[in-house]
Amino acid sequence: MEDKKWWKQAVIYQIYPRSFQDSNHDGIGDLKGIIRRLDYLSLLGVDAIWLSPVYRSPQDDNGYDISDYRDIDPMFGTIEDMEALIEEAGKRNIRIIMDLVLNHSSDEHSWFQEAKKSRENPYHDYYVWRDGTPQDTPNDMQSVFGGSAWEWVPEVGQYYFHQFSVKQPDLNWENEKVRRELYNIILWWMEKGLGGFRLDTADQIAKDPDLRVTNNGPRLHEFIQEMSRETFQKADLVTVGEAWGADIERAKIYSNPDGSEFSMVFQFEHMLLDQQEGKGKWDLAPLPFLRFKEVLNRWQTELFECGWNSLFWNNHDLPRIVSRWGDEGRYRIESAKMLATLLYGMQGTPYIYQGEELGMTNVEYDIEEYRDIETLHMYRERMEKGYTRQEIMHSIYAKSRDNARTPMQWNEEENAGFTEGMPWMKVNPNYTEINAKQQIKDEDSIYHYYRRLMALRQEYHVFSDDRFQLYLPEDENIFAYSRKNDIRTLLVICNFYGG
Ligand code: TEU
Ligand code: CA
Repeated sequence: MEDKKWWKQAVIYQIYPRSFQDSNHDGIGDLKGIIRRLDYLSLLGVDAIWLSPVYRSPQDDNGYDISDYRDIDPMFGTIEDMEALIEEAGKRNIRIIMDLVLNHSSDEHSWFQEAKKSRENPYHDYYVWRDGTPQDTPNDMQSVFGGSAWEWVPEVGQYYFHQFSVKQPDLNWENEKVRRELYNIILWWMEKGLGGFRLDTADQIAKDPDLRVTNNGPRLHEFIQEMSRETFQKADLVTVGEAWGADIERAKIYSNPDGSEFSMVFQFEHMLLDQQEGKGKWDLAPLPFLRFKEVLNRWQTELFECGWNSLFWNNHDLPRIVSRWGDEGRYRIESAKMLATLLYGMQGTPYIYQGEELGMTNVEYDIEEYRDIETLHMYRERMEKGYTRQEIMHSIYAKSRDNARTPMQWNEEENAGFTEGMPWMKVNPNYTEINAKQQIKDEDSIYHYYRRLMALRQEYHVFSDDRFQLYLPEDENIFAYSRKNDIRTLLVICNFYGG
């Protein structure tokens, strides 16, 4: 008898709390706002909600910089609001998945405040320090958001290592005490009755800056197995690790059906195809369609029965799929439905990112309207390097993380019904045409298409269980495949002509 994990049949909806629904008119989404919208999610048919971080945080990276892992940021509400959300969602059979940011903390976390006081401080070794001189960094490693990955602290006469912003010092996983602290935090949250966790930058925790290693460090799987054993495995949870550096062989280890690590990972091979070879996300290239098919085919085929895929086009870091690989103009509705069909016909656990079910699109704002730390860093860096403003804005329109972070479009009222205050980020002006209220009324809308597709997935096991087969691998326009068992065949044919 094949093991039947609940999350193999489940649909997971990602909420970016600051952009979902404001309840107290401060222009920022919050937990009470989410509670207000649970019926909307229940009608869509989701089984779980993954919340981007709502812990206490200085918000340097919108909550991915945590200063207290056991508290909710006042901007989002209180611990009681969080408990109310878990309970209210539970009444609708929706589980709550929290985001665990364990690669780094905020520099305002009390551990770091202590750590930087002296080398003898008991918390010093919670972070990754190296010797150097104020002029001479330990090496020339760069942070993901630009600039050196090393920051000098005069009090201790050392540099600390940060893979992300300077306000996100890397935690030292080599230190057993750190691992123990983190596991206790996970256990503390598990007691609140969560449905699972999404592990931020899961493949970067076992870094070794001396070897210039960030992803896939030598002790990575040892740490993840220990964490899983000490925490997740004590309950029936779904766990998904974010792993930009995962190839198929690693994904099999991460999502081993024996449950020794995670339920699944987010891998990004298909998401990295529309950029220039050997360069980064901002250096745009058209989507190479045949490779795109080859990549998705390979993941579907090779994880079959020995691992598990996550199915996603979008998250809070990625541009809107209908703008990216669909047609956000004339065929917006058709292409949004097609992209949904292509993805959710495959094997794996489907994820929907807020607004994806409405076919929300990318934005083109003036640079002053952008809020994302990564976008703003890149803008400054490339201006200094002499790129033209036009070139830079072209990349931002296509790839900025803020494309995903504009407020949710609920209705045609002011600020799209997101807030009655001043929204923290400008609402996409197309909210008068693209909004939830109007789509709920229209049986032919993208929203109802998602709803029906999710219902189909839950009804027919061929979606979760059966083998994937690609057809016409060399066709430049058609993406076709089947899923098949003894009783039925599911045939998916998508026409990308003109895309
Ligand atoms: O993302 C990890 C990560 O590597 C991203 O910075 C990614 O390279 C970038 O978003 C691509 O545009 C996670 C979170 O999802 C992201 O929001 C955080 O900023 C980051 O970790 C740091 O916590
Ligand atoms: Ca608010």
